[in-house]
Amino acid sequence: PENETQAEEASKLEEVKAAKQPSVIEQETLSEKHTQAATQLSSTLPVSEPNDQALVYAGPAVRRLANQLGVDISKVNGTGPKQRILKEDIHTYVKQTMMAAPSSGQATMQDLPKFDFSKWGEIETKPLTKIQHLSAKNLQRAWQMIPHVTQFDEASVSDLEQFRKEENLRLKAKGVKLTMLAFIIKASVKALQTFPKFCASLSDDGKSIVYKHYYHIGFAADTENGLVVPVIRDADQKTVVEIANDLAQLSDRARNKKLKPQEMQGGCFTISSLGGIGGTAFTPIVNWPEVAILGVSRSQEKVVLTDNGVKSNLMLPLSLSYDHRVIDGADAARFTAYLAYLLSDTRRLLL
Ligand code: CAO
Repeated sequence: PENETQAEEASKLEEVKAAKQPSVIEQETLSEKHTQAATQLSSTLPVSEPNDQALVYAGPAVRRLANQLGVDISKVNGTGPKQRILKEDIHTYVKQTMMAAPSSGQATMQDLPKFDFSKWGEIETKPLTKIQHLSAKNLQRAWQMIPHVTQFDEASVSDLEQFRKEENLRLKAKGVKLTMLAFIIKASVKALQTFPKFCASLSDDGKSIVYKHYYHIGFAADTENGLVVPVIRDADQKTVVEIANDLAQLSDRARNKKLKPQEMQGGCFTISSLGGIGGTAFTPIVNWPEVAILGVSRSQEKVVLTDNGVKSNLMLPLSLSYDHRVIDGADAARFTAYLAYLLSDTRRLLL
């Protein structure tokens, strides 16, 4: 978004510049003094080195296009008169850069062989929904950019499940349903407070860690249009009942396409719960710019050996994926162990 803002600002600057200044053709015939002045103005553009910009001949529309596409105009070969850069030159540059991408190790869709599936049977093609298209882009970017590792653990939640069921009987009359996810969010906030690196982002230059002193927790919600991640604000200041109410309202709004963009922004940590559906573990993709995501699978009764003999426990599988540039494996193991510790005794959530 910051790049977009920069590009917008740059294009506004160009518009102002174009309105205040003589046309490009006139500019080319200006005295050296005037050209220097024009150069100073164009050097305020955030696209490239001022000195390179000074040597570039291009009209405002072409510069605007370059800004929009994030192209460093000083690297483009101009094919117009006096080597002036034309719009076609920008497009050619973008095409060439994309085609050169495989040599840098990054495969693009263009490199893949094409298939005509109808050769083998009947097919139907449906366009992705807007949400699916957007999440595909975000997931691909996060998958390629972040060195992911997933830490697996289990929490013994027999006590918690019993407490949840009892409380739900009491709260039913008030229209409240305490879900397992609400308790997991509460426990996650405590774990984030104890391990602040998990509530952080890597700075733009990759040289520092930005710690967030707020606890907005996103949760993946499956809707017929695709996956969305509504965010529960200030979960640290809410009770489990309040979190459960937020969960119910936000999931409902998500399924009815009523979520506002700001209700899906500003999250510090995401939880993806597939517990209501099934599975034993999975490897969720970090929701960049966050640095960790907790996957929750279906809890199962498991027999465990204790000092007093054999016991059956309800075990909740946890899968924590994290950005290894920010978080070490030992931190991740401590984080999931602490989560399991909190979830194994409801009283610990009160502390
Ligand atoms: N283990 C066992 N059972 C579980 C469970 C768990 N971890 N979590 C939930 N359940 C059970 C609940 O007990 C409930 O059963 P009852 O109605 O009998 O009580 C049922 O599953 C439904 O659960 P719920 O009402 O508590 O809903 P939820 O909190 O599981 O889910 C939501 C809410 C929004 C997270 C869910 O609807 C959803 O969209 N999940 C999919 C998320 C997703 O797609 N993640 C993948 C993202 S990456 O591609």
